[in-house]
Amino acid sequence: MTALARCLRDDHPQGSRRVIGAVMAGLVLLACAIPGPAAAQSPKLTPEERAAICAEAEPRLKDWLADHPIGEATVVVATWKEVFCPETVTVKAGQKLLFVNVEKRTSHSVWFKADGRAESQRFFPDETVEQPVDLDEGEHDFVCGPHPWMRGKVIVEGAKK
Ligand SMILES: [Cu+2]
Repeated sequence: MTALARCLRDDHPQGSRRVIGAVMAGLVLLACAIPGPAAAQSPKLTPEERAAICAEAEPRLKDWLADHPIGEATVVVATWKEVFCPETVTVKAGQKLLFVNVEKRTSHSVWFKADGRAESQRFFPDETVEQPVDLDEGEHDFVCGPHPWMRGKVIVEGAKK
């Protein structure tokens, strides 16, 4: 038996358990305190967390659009805190689909992987990537190459089936 173990066991059985408990609680608290901003980058966001992130993205996208007017036939998806906002968009054949990065420093891509498309170029904060809406009518999932937990869906209407 080591001196420490003996001390914990024999001398102050009640106190030592309390000390261990306090240390464990401290560790748990520490572990819980660390995530902060990293939590927003977690692949496991709840729908509420996503909604909160997209609510933050809205004024940033508005600012961007104020400086970069786009036509009405363009459907816009923003990227913010590793979330596509909105996650699902409906696009009619002939419309444009524009992804706008309103992040502070993270770059993204758009990849209709399940459709066998090539991954888009990376687009950095303030940059955009346009995706052709030449997909068949129906739902098409896309992901971000560097952040595979970033997912979105385009519903194409009025195209061939
Ligand atoms: Cu990304």
